[in-house]
Amino acid sequence: MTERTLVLVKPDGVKRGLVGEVISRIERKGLSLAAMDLRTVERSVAEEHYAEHKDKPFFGELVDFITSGPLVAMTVEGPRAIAAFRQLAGGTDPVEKATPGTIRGDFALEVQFNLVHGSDSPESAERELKLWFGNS
Ligand code: IDP
Repeated sequence: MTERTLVLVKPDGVKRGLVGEVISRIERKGLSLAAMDLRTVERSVAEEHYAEHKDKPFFGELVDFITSGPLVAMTVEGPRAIAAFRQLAGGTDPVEKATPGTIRGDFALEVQFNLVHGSDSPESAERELKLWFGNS
């Protein structure tokens, strides 16, 4: 069953020149891009995107970071695209959870600067794709 998921290369990934690396891994896995856009987001979009974390102590820092510079937003599609991209990304903590061979495991050190976002469920993907790309 083909799914769509929202992938972000966050501002740290863009600054470090890792956009091509992330796209390459997505494509080599067999997933494909259905939409892609370089943009700097408003705080309101970032706050809505991360609404589930609004009561966490790091929420302000997270919104500051995600709005700090351009990011790349993509609609990625393919069979089990949601889980497949989460596998490519690796766990949230790039040292404790992400294993070598994953994007975070290979290129990141700190949880705040873990390079990529991928929707974590079909419900999140639908909500996030609507927020970032309208009705794609
Ligand atoms: P995920 O991105 O792997 O789905 P979530 O738990 O949804 O992880 O957290 C969203 C984002 O919030 C993470 O990717 C990370 O950038 C940031 N984050 C998570 N925990 C912390 C923390 O303890 N301090 C700072 N930022 C955090």
